[in-house]
Amino acid sequence: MNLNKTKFIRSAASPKDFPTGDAKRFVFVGRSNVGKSSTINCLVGKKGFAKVSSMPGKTVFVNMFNVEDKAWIIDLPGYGYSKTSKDERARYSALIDKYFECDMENISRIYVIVDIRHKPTADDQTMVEWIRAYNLPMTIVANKLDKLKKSQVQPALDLIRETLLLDEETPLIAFSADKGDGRDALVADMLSVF
Ligand SMILES: Nc1nc2c(ncn2[C@@H]2O[C@H](COP(=O)(O)OP(=O)(O)OP(=O)(O)O)[C@@H](O)[C@H]2O)c(=O)[nH]1
Ligand SMILES: [Mg+2]
Repeated sequence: MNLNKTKFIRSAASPKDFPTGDAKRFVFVGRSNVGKSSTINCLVGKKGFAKVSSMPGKTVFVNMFNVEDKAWIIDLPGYGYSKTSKDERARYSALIDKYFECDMENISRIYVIVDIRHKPTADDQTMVEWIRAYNLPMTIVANKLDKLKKSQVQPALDLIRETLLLDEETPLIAFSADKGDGRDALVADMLSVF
């Protein structure tokens, strides 16, 4: 699987547009503005591929990318952005639920992106508990590593592991979508499902 050959396929707003076929599914979830789209851009090696914005709530569809017919990369709308209207939030969360309902059995791995600078939020905890309840394989990506000093990194990772009640087997990758730190580890994690 050559990530440089990733193509944007479409933005889905309803189940009829969700992925089909048996290519692996890699799903990216996380709080709004945490850097899901930036992480995908870093993986693919192209800026501006998945839309990034300083305005949270940019990804309002299920954005679907395909890698050489071998894998789907799924960029879900961000959760937990308080300034989005209640109706909009309900719509996104219904869309996220629908995606999981329709495609769950095909998911190879869920990447939960969190902000390495902060204790995971209640929404992050809910998401991780939900993934665990369904026994889906997950990896936590602690993004925005470039914002921390070296000495702050290990305590931050410990806090994330503790708060999300991660077992030893759940990978936790310190990552910077901006600088590319952790990219090799993330790619290796994705390739390990083949
Ligand atoms: N310093 C730094 N900034 C980052 C990093 N990753 C993302 N950002 C910034 O964080 C903001 C949000 O990034 P996005 O990739 O749009 O976040 P998202 O999770 O896709 O957001 P939604 O689509 O709204 O859910 C942008 O201003 C990015 O430039 C990182 O590793 N380091
Ligand atoms: Mg996004």
